[in-house]
Amino acid sequence: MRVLVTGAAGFVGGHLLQRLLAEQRDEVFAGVRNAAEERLVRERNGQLCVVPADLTDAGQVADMIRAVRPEGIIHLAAQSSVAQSFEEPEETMRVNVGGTAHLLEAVVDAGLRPRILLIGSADQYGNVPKDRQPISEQEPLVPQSPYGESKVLQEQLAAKYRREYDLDCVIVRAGPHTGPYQSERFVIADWCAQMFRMKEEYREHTLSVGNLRVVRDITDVRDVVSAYCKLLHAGRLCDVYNVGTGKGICLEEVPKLIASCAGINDLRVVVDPKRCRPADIECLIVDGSRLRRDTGWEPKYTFRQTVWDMLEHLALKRHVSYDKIKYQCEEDKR
Ligand code: A2R
Repeated sequence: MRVLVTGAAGFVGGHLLQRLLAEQRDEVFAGVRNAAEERLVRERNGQLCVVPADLTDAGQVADMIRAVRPEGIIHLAAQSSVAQSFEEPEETMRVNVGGTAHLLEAVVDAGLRPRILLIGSADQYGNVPKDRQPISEQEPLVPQSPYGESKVLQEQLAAKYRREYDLDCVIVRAGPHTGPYQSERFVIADWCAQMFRMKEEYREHTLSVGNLRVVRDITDVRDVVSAYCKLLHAGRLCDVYNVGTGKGICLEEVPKLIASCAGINDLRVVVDPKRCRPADIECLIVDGSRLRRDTGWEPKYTFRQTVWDMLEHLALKRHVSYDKIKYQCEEDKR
């Protein structure tokens, strides 16, 4: 299958390209925003076909679709941060809604009918009462952020194109995910990086955090991209799929867990109001049973393993020895 991945230079995009290339099943095309990202993706992946297009430019998107003529699209490109969406609501809509509209329109104009995975988010559900968690796909969508709203609008576009042009759009609502290479704008990556620096630079063991009183279903990004690959290739599908483990962890428990992996036993946790969001979803546990049933997907990584791999990645990135931390991890495992 000729597969186009938009947002290929991003966090999930990097993992997804790696997986698609390793599977050697598809001809992979990496959609990136500009020439700088094109260089980055080429450096990481060798002789991959990379196509630059800014999603907010309809002409560039049409050129990309005409050049690639994809049979499958995994549409990741987005303004992906909830926090940033409060600061830049218009830009979030321009990219996440306008960009998706340009993509779907370009597919129709080119006379194509690829399987299109439109990647949305469990943030679209908003604050769901605890007795209706894990959240199923039938739950009404009541987003609490401009980011969540933009992803709801993306779905409405998909419904229109399915209805009017019979496009094979599959909506994905992914729960929170993390893993190596994630930007420190996101909470688990931020905490891992803070703790890594405490160890590396012999700093005071004080972790600065936002709201800890929230529960999240956190999936490893490598399990998430495995779900996307399965959804891309599965036969006939429903129109919406959650991706999540079905298990929640309270963020209050996470600093201790990361500290134990990093070999820190006297961690002090300090809440910084600047790190708290204007509106936070209390509990987000995602029911992924439809995905399991239709594709056989199973998550493979435990949260502890994910954290270990994130710390290891930070060490590799900074070219320092990971032995000290690793030793502590081994001790911890025993
Ligand atoms: O903002 P940049 O330069 O890092 O590029 C991001 C790209 N992107 C765009 N590409 C083309 N035209 C645009 N106007 C445009 N705006 C943003 O999308 C970046 O390379 C990619 C998104 O990657 P991340 O921010 O790392 O997000 P992540 O975690 O990979 O999320 C993938 C998808 C998104 O749809 C999220 O909303 C969803 O999964 O959770």
